Amino acid sequence: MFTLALCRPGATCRLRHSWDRCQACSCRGFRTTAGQGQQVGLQEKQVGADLEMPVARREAETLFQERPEPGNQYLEDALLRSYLQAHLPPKVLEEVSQELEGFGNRLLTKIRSLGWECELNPPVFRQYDAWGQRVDHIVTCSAWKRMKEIAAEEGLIAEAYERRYSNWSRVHQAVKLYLFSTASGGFNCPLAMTDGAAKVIESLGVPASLRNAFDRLTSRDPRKFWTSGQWMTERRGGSDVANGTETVARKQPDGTYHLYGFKWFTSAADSDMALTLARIEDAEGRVKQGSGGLSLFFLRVRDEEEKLNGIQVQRLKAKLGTRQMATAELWLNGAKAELISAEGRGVASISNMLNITRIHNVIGAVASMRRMISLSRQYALKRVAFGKLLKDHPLHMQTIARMEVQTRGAFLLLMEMARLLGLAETNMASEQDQLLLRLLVPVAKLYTGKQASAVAIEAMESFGGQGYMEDTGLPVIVRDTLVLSIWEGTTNVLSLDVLRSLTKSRGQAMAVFFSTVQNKLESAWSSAELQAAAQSVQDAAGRLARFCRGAASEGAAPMELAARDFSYSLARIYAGALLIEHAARPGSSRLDVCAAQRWCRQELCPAAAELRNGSYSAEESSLDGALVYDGSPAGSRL
Ligand code: UCC
Repeated sequence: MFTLALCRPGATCRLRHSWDRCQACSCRGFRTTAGQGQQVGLQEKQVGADLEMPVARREAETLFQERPEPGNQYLEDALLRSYLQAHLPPKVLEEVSQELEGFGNRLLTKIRSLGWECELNPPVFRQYDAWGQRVDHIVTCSAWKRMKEIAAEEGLIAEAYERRYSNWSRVHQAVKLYLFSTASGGFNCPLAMTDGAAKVIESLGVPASLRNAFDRLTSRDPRKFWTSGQWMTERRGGSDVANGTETVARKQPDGTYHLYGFKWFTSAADSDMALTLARIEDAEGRVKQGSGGLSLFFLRVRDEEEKLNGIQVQRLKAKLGTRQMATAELWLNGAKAELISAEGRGVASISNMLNITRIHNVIGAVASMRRMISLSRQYALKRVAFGKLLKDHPLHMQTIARMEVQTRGAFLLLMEMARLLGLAETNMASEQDQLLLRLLVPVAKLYTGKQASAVAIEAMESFGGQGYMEDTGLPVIVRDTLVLSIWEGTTNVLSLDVLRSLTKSRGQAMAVFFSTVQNKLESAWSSAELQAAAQSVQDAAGRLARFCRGAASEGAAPMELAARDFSYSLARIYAGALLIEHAARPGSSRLDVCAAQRWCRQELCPAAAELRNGSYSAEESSLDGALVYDGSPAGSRL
């Protein structure tokens, strides 16, 4: 690894960077690979030669673009700070703000460069040692290991389980993770699953056999801290877990189980432990198919001597993004495991994990959006085009402002879930709060996953060609963002989960949704500036209610067709209500009001609009297939 060093210590470079600044450049993006070493030598020679170059050429050098350099993420995030101010009790606010400011500095000065190192040094798989022994070693870089220590030191998981701020602990944790996310070099992924595993164990009442694991997952001591995997996906399918899981569990005389099967995607495969699903074999070696045949197991990945626990690593996955993190194919060949759910209740038990990792997915989505906008707005302060700074081009500002409005809605959805989760975990949640949380998790996950992809791509474009350059780091954020609509359930699978949660509550969740939206609009009716926005949300909620009544009489099929638009409607209406509530609070800013107004100008109930268009009719549905297969031999068979 070589670093392109343009300056000498104590000197000022030709580009008017101080030495320190160029150091920062090198760790953030201008490192080159060993193969480029020769080129670096040439570039260094070129720098010397450039000192002699003619004036015209030197003037052209000043066209070099300035890098965007956001500062302390916490201090620069107006919405985050105003949210905390509006909601946290004063004493909690004081302590949390101080901590977050310090964390913001640590991210800026130390952690972000480690994250970049993780990107430059992705994990590698070493299957054999020099002597031909099979070792199946996933080699991770020192920065990745340091991230694990930092996660423990900062209490990124511990915070949620210590509950030192009672029901506000989850909000505090979510904010820290949100700040950490894009600097974490992909370590946010194992943290999501670690949090999910801790949640499952806690919800089981922390049985004695899992006490050690729980203490480690929630430890602040880097020497003790464990991360967990969530091994759900098998070859036959990642979405349809109930039918796709082939792994079997054979009971051992000591009451433990040995697992046999193949896990097709296992994220952060270097984790210390995992939760996974398998079908328990009966005495005749038969297993029960479907969801009711699945049970949940805990296992250590390696034993005390660091030997793999009946596991073989087949290979690491070649992914579009999240390359800092090892995703592996694993053979379970007698992995020793402990049954931790009731037999046949595996899916219901692991859903505690899923709901937490889905919230982390939302954190990742909002963090990506916020990071891309921060970079984009900084760049607009420095980049001149057509004779003026980008920030002085109204069309450019309109584009970023639209992304900002989307990000604000998504951020408030995230905070709302963290708030409700905090209430649930401190026994302060009403039944209504719990129903709302169950509904909002898939809604927010699916909606923000899509928003984040759109915003990341739009923001990349705001840098012109620079946005497409690897060493700016921008493509990394884009690639890592694109997975967020896939991880933890795709948009359509989660839309169906939204329907599942409504059916299970027998309509109560919908009633709670509508009444909560009404309550949130309450303070806006007396505000001349917010009345119209509140009216838009109320009207959209009315259209959605009529849609639900209509759908109920149509049966399940049309509702399934409408599931995605329906979920988008829930997200837009609820986020609109949250933005209005935030803008209507005493001491709100003009920009809070503006964001709420703009959010509410979009179609808030696409489900009703599409119903009017006839999109969910049987005829339209059959045309969907015909359109897709037009020109293909399959088309004639439809
Ligand atoms: O992608 C993966 C790893 C990524 C790495 C992690 C990083 C994330 C963080 C990012 C940070 C930036 S792992 C694979 C992800 N796979 C999925 O997410 C699976 C997607 N599929 C589903 O979600 C499906 O809907 C299934 C698997 C849950 C459907 O299973 P079933 O068995 O067909 O569903 P059932 O029969 O409807 O549900 C069984 C029980 C029911 O409870 P009971 O029996 O009491 O009625 C359901 O109500 O489970 C309950 N249940 C839930 N409860 C199902 N889902 C939920 C839920 N979400 N919450 C509560």
